[in-house]
Amino acid sequence: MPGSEREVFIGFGSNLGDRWKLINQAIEAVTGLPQSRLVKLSSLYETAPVGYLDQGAFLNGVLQLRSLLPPRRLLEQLLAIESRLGRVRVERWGPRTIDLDIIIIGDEIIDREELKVPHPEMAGRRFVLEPLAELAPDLVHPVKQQTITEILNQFCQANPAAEAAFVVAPPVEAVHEVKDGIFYRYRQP
Ligand code: A4P
Ligand code: MG
Repeated sequence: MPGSEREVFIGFGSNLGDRWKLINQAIEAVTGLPQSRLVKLSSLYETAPVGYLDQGAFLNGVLQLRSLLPPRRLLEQLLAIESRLGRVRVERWGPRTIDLDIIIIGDEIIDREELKVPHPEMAGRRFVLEPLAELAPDLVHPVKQQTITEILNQFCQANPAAEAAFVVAPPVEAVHEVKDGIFYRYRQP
């Protein structure tokens, strides 16, 4: 559907370097994407690493955009932001300065090597589901046909141990400052 505005959810995470600064820079960069505007930011969650465990805690969150960018252009733009912010791909699931993942684009289903939407791992990642549920609890996953709240509840029931390990520190609420156009910043601890 070229030319139509889509509701996009982007997950972001950082566990290397000045995480707060990197997340702020990533949010500003994503907010400034062409043909796109920020709708909402989730709180920021400090989370225990999933997958490869011997690495530092992540800061994770999700942002919601309305965008006219076609999915592949959106992905290109996000990869460009990642490299500008110093992302070097070393090991899968390893530490990263900034990771920007497309979680959901409206009700689109894309299954290509370079872009899979909805993000195939989202249902198994509380660090995505929790901030996403904050923004869009009733959003229906286009493949599973369940709401984000239902998927999150299922995940928590199936993984009671992940419950305790999930949040390292209380989530930090997003503070939006808007001045002369747009500027968004998280409160730092
Ligand atoms: N790609 C395909 N689909 C997408 C999509 N929906 N969004 C392709 C973004 N990219 C997508 O990504 C490799 C390629 O995937 C991209 O070039 C794109 O064409 P990558 O980010 O370089 O790969 P990666 O991040 O090393 O691997 P992967 O599988 O994406 O790792 P994840 O899934 O990003 O997981 N624990 C906590 N607590 N918090 C985290 O944020 N993150 C990871 C990394 C592990 N553990 C974590 C966290
Ligand atoms: Mg990624």
